[in-house]
Amino acid sequence: MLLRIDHVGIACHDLEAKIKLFSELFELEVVAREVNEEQGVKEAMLRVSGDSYIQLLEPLSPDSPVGKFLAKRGEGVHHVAFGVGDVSDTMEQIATKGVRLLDEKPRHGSMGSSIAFLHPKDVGGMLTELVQGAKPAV
Ligand code: V0V
Ligand code: CO
Repeated sequence: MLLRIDHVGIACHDLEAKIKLFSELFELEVVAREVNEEQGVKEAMLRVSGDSYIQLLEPLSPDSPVGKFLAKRGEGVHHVAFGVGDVSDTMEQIATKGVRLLDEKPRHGSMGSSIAFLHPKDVGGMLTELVQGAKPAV
C-alpha cells in the first residue's frame, strides 16, 4: 500500500530562515517552492534523495492547520507523507479500516502531486499524508 516515505513536513514561523538552516546543515537543495492557498501554507521542498524530501511549512494565517499547530505546539514535525500508487484507491482502502479521512477527495499538493490527509488521532498521534506524485510511481 505504501511505497516510500515521500516527505516529513516541518512547521516553522520563518520559511526562509529554516530553508537556510536545513540546506546548510544537511547540504540539501531546494527543488520546489509554492504558496498553497487551499492548505494555508507557503512551502519548500528540499530533496534528501530520489523522491524523498523535507517539506518546510510556514502558515499563511494563524487559523490555518499549520498556524494552529504552531500556536499549540510550536515549531517541529507536523506530518509524515507516504508515497502511494493511486491516492483515491488508497483512500478507499483506508476508509474501510475505520480511519477518518480529512479529505473527501484528493487535493492539490506540492510539485503537482495529489494528496489526502488521515486524522492524527486514528494513526497513533501522527498526522499522515498520502501522496501520489505527478509522475508515475516506480
Ligand atoms: C492537530 N493534532 C495533531 C496535529 N494537529 N496531532 C499530530 N500532528 C498534528 N499535526 C491533534 C491536536 O493536538 C488535537 O489533539 C487533535 O489533533 C485535534 O486537533 P485540533 O487542534 O482540535 O484541530 P485542528 O483544527 O487543529 O485540526 C487538526 C487537523 C488539521 C489535523 C484536523 O490540521 C487538518 O485538517 N490538517 C490537514 C491539512 C494540513 O495539515 N495541511 C497543511 C500541510 P488533542 O489536543 O485533542 O489531544 S499542506 C501539505 O503538506 C502539502 C501542501 C503537501 O504536502 O504538498
Ligand atoms: Co506535506
